Amino acid sequence: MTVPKSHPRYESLRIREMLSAGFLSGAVALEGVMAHGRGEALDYILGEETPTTSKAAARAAAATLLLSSYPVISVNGNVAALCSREIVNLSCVSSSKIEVNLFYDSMQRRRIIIGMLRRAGAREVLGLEKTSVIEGFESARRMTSYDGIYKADTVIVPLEDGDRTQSLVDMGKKVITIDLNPLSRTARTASITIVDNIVRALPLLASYCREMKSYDTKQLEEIVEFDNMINLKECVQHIKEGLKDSYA
Ligand code: PTJ
Repeated sequence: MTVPKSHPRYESLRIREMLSAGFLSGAVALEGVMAHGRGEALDYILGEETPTTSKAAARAAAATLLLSSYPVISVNGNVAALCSREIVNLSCVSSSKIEVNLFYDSMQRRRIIIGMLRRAGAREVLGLEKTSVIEGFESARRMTSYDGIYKADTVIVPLEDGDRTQSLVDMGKKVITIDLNPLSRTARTASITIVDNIVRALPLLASYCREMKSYDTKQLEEIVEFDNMINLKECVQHIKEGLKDSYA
């Protein structure tokens, strides 16, 4: 790490270095580096903290995971570079499977990312073998593991590029996304969108899962009652108010 801790943008630059290290190790696609830049800009506008409405979204997501019978977390290069440990942690507390599923797919990247997740403590990572097809779109992400995303009743798709969420919803799955862009297609199509930086959202989601583990079904069902469109409107409102206050 070449950035001094005293730098006013230390945290953001530290995260950026994780992404570049992920790129140099072959886990992150070059396009993923650009995607991160877009995320950084949106996080800046969001005030680099979790909006209240996103906390409610994370609670609804945690309750959804705990009510699911076969939840699966989909991991791409950016997610692995930033949050491998947090993915493993969430998979443990929510009893979710982990599948590597890539947009810029190659067997080599799958192997590298699976290795990262294993080193972070994952016992099982699906996605090396892809046997089942999600219909309705054409990118490489349509190829999934039968025992992973294909069979899941709930899928977490963080940092998504927008072409498969509708197809997953059409299959009757609940889709939870983490996306700093409340306007993205994925954000608008998912069942629950946590508008937040993944580095903050995953630990929060895991902590809610831990807290709610003792809740009964009725309590969880009440928390799951959640309107994603209202959530997204509130996020946009939060951004508008933050911008208005900046030069008030
Ligand atoms: O590893 P691969 O091959 O599967 O490719 C992954 C990328 C991210 C390159 C691919 O899915 C892609 O091109 O994604 P997009 O279309 O750039 O969408 C990613 C979304 O995630 C955008 O809405 C970004 O604003 C958002 N985003 C970027 N960084 C973060 C983020 N959201 C939350 N936390 C972040 N750190």
